[in-house]
Amino acid sequence: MSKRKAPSSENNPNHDFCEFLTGGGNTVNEQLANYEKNVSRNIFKHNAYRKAASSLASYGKRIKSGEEARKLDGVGDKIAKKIDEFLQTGKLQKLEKIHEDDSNTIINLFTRVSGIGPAKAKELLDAGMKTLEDLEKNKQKLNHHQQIGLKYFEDFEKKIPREEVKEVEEIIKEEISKLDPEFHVTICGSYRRGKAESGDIDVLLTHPSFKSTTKKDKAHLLKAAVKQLEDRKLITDSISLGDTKFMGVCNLNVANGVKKGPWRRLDIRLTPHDQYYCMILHFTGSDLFNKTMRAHALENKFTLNEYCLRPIGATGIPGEPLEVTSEEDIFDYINYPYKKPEERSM
Ligand code: 8GT
Ligand code: MN
Ligand code: MN
Repeated sequence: MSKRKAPSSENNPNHDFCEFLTGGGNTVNEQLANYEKNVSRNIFKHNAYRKAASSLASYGKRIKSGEEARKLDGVGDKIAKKIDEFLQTGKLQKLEKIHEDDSNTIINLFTRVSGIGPAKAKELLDAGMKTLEDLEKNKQKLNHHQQIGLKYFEDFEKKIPREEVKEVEEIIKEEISKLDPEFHVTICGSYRRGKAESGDIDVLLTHPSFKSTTKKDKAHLLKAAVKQLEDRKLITDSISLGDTKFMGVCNLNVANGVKKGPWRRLDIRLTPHDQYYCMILHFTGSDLFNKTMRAHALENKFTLNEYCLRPIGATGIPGEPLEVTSEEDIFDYINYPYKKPEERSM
């Protein structure tokens, strides 16, 4: 998975507000959401800024005052005030202060390395490191994931054109079906939502012989799939490999016999066949969409996760998983209007 992104600037008349809230699609920018996640470590506020930016981005009209913004979902008094301040002065005092303190900038920089979270970033800062070169010189302080993140720092921040994801998809489908034609492969994440560019490639695998009731020992399925793609020279590095989850790196050029960049983050999830629809829903995202849908499920007395959908009984205890035979089923059960993958990018 890639570092979280904000709504993009295309066709967004409120782009400048989204810019100070979430960076407006550009993770490099200093902005309030990042500050809350990485420095204050207040995920609640982080998500509140993201939600507000998402509402502003999809509003379709230029917001002319905080009062007008206040009417949108996820925009409260505090964010409305910031919009007024920005409209009146062209800047935000809170953001100016954040900029003045170098340690904020350094923490933000370090968290852009895949695998480095806010706590690790602070630890590295406290150990006297200020630049990526400092990290390079102190590699022994980084774990395997973080070292890979540093090695491919620039490539991992580049967006992947849809066409390239499609080519990777074709190779993966071809190789995996050679391995076992019963495997089913779906590229999820932003690609399935129809985005023109993705931050990484999210691959969902399922196999009819692997069910949630299957006793352990199904680890070989994912391991074999990863090995097949390594032998094909598509996967170049492994970050982590478990029974159902692989994180790693792939390179289409290397697969095509040209040893050059860009290197891309690749996530693979193997899901039990009977949990396929809850997993594809989860893995398609966006993560804000998932959060909203799960909250709606709870309001309707259901609990939803990547494995199953369960009704919550009068005692507050979730019952047995409901039978789900499509993504639509999940929306139906919780009485939530169906959204096609292309409509889930919030
Ligand atoms: P992208 O183009 O930036 O990659 O956008 P994306 O494809 O929407 O984001 P992603 O980070 O690749 O996540 C894709 C889906 O994976 C999300 O819907 C999210 O719910 C799910 N997901 C995981 N693992 C994790 C995790 O550890 N953290 C988060 N935030 N999401 C995860 O499968
Ligand atoms: Mn991902
Ligand atoms: Mn993704």
